[in-house]
Amino acid sequence: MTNQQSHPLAGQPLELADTLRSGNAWKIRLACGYMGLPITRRTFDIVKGDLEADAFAQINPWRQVPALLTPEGVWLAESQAILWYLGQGTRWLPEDLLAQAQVLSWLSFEQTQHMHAFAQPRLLIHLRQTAHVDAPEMAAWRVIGMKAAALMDAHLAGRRFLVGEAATIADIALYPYTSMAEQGGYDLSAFTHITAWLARMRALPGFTPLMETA
Ligand SMILES: N[C@@H](CCC(=O)N[C@@H](CS)C(=O)NCC(=O)O)C(=O)O
Repeated sequence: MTNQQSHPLAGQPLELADTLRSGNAWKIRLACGYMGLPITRRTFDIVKGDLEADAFAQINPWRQVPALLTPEGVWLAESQAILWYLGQGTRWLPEDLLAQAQVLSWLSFEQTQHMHAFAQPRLLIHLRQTAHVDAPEMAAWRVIGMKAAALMDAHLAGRRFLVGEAATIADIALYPYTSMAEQGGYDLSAFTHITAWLARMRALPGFTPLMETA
C-alpha cells in the first residue's frame, strides 16, 4: 500500500481542464486531495462556448471536461480513466485483481446507471434553472436515480466503502453526484447507509469541497 508521500506521481506536474462546478471534474480534484497531489486547474465556461472552441479540441476532441494533462504531456479524457491513472500504484486502486475488477464494476455503474440521472436534473434545475423541480422529465430522471441509489444503499449495508475495507477510486467516482443529489430535487435521506458513507468520505484526510469557499 502506498502512502501519500510515495505516490508514483508525487512532485510531477498535473493540470486539470475543468469547469467551476463540474461533478465529473470534482472527482479528479477529490482524488488529488486524498492522494496528496497538487493540481493546477484550467477552468472553462460551457455557457460561453469554451468547449466548442478550436483550441479545446486539442485538449479533448470529445469536447467534455474533465481532461488531465499528465506529466508525459498527454491530455487524458474521461473521469474514470483519469481516476484509474491516478489510482495506480496507490491504495486507492487495490492490487488484488478481483478487487480491481469490482472497482471497475462501480466505475461502469456510475457512468451507465447513476451519473446522468443525477447530473441532468442538477444541471437543469439548479445550475441553469431552465427546468422546474416537478417537471415530468426531471421526475423521470429521479425514478432512474432512485433505483441506482437503492442499489448503492443495499450494497453499503454492513460495509464502510464500496470495495474492500478502505476507500477506493470507486468511492471517489460515486461521491460527487450522490452528494449533490438534492440540487436535482432528490431526497436520499431514507438511504441511511448512503448518508453514513457520504459522511465517511467527507471525514477522510484531504477531502476537497466542490467550491473552495464551500
Ligand atoms: N463520461 C464523461 C462525462 C463528462 C461530462 O459529462 N462532462 C460535462 C461536465 S460535468 C461536460 O463536459 N459537458 C459539456 C458537454 O457535454 O457539452 C466523464 O466521466 O468524464
